[in-house]
Amino acid sequence: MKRWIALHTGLLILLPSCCWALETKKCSVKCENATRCISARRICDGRQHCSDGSDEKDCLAWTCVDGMIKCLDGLQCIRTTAMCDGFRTDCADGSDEDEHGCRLYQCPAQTHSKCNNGVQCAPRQRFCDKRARGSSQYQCADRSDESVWGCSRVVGKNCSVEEGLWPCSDKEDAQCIAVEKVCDGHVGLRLNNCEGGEDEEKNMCRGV
Ligand SMILES: [Ca+2]
Ligand SMILES: [Ca+2]
Ligand SMILES: [Ca+2]
Repeated sequence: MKRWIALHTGLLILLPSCCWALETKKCSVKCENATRCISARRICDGRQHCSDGSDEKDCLAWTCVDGMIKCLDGLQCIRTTAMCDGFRTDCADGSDEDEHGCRLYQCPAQTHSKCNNGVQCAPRQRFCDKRARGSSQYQCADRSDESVWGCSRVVGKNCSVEEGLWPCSDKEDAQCIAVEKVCDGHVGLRLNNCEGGEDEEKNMCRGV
């Protein structure tokens, strides 16, 4: 029994080096003490992952990997979607939620759009979704994602915002009506409003 325990203990001692070594194929960067590798996304992310702290050293010279962006002090990489998200300060220097910086910042073009306040970026698919997922239907602090303005910015519809048209639904073949008809208090196709009355939806109009 004693021998088994000794053997068992021995295995436990050997375990870390054996398994970190196995991980090396899928990791990008070795920690300084060469005991393990970590993903490049964890380099200079502001949290220590290497036991020797080497993943958070020399960060000024580190170039963030795709999908991540430097904080203003150049010392930390955060997810691009965390920049100017209006919900949480991710940079240790607070620069990701700095109002002036966020006004100049361009949201990730494929996925996010600016709220009407010009400061915050919100997921484009949550504009005009009128559905509460999690805590709220509003992703913009100014609630503009559910306003007429926000709804006119939803992409993937055939109604042209530039031409002053508003989509009655999120379908590709949505009926288009003039933006002025939205929340004007009138319903009915005869008056060129949405067939289903979507342009007078109470929650949306209240947020205008
Ligand atoms: Ca790290
Ligand atoms: Ca943030
Ligand atoms: Ca929303």
